[in-house]
Order: sequence, then C-alpha cells, then structure tokens
Amino acid sequence: KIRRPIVAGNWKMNGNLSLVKTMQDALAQSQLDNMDTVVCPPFTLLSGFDTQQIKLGAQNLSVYPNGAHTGEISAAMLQDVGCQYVILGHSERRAEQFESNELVADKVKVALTAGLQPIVCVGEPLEVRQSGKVFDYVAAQLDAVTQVISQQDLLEVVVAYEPIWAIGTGNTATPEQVQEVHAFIRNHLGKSCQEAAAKIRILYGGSVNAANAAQIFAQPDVDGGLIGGASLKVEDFLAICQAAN
Ligand code: G2H
Repeated sequence: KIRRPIVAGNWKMNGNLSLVKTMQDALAQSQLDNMDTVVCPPFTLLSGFDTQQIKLGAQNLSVYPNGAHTGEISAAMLQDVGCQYVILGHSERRAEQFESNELVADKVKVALTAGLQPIVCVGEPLEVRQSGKVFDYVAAQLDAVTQVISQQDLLEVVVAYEPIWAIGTGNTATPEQVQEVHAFIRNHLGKSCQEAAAKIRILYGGSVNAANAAQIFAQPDVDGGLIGGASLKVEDFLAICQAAN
C-alpha cells in the first residue's frame, strides 16, 4: 500500500469504562505496526484511553473555541485529552443535528487549525444512488470543504465514504461500488490539489465486519475503514484491523 492504512472505530453513543479497558488491553497486545488504529468513543470515555498505545478520535467538535456554548466540546479540549483525530460530518449528525455541508466544512477548518486530523464523512442516501447522482452528491460535500481550507491542509484530511444505505443495515456496498466512488473522490480532490489525490487516505464505512473487511480493503483506492457496530466487539475490531495491517 502506498498510503498508511487507517482503521477507526466509531463507537457512536455506545460503550462504557469496562469496554475501554478491554479494548485498550487488546489493542496494546496486538502488533498493528503498519497502520494507524484509532478509537473514537463518546466524549466521556476519551480520557480513559492510554494514548501512548492507541490513537484517539472524537466524534464531533464545536465550531467555537470556548465560551457560553452549553453542552459543546472544543477542539482544544479534544487535544487536551490526547485526541489526534475527529470524525466530522457523519451522516447521523447531518440527519439528526441538521449539520449542513457548510457547517461541516467550518468544523473541518477548526479541526485543522487546532492540529486535529478530521475524518470527513461523505456519502449518499439510497434515493440519490437510485437516481444515478452519487458523484454529484459526494462532490458537493467535498467541495464545501475544499473551498474553505488550503491545499496544504487538505493533505491532513482523511475522507470516509459512507453510503447511507449501507450504514448499520448489514447492506455493505460491493467492493466494486466502493472502489468506483473512492476513485471518483480521489480524482475529484486532485482537481483542488494534485498532491492530495495521491496522498489523501479514503476510508470506507458502512457495515464493515470481520468477514468482509479484507475484500474491501484490497481495493486500490481504499485505505482502511470507519467501523461502527463491529468496533464495539474487541475480537471483531482486531480482526478488521489485522485485515488492513
Ligand atoms: C457507518 C459505520 C461507522 P456501521 O456509520 O461510521 O457504522 O459499521 O455500524 O455501519
């Protein structure tokens, strides 16, 4: 692989201190030296991990730096507890918290300014796929981001392609469907920054499990995965990481 693989576990609103301990111990013993293994638990569990051994990511951040924003968490707070990554624009937040392409782009800029690597989620709902407009839809999500960040900063971005119809449904996209969109994303980002096209890491997310991970990760433009449900089971998550290592 030309790019260093990355597998990130998105715990969503799941997990507890006991899972932190078992996941921490298991990952500490695994020898995943050829990749970046990232755990993205809820905010309350972030400080439970030993960041010497595990890379940490959050699932969201505030666009504001500090102040009177009750219930929000800033980029600086995430850095303070050892986060290196932050998932932004997950389709669940776009749907449930009404996050627009523009808001997601602003958050990406805030993350990059603070030195956090954003994992920017893009992906289409079923009706968009059925109408054949996947590329247009994903391009609009990407363009909102590239419009507000520099070419240099784009090199720090990780993109996660997560077709909404494949999330938590057990309907994984086929390796061919995944490769097709990943190649599109790479080529499209190349129009903003040629260097980014070669260097940027593009993850697939959507019902990845221990059985299907290797086949998806084997696609030339797939650099790893963003794993939801399967990242909560220690053995499954380790097996998925091993498939990328
Ligand atoms: C997509 C994915 C992780 P799951 O949301 O971000 O979740 O693997 O459960 O489909």
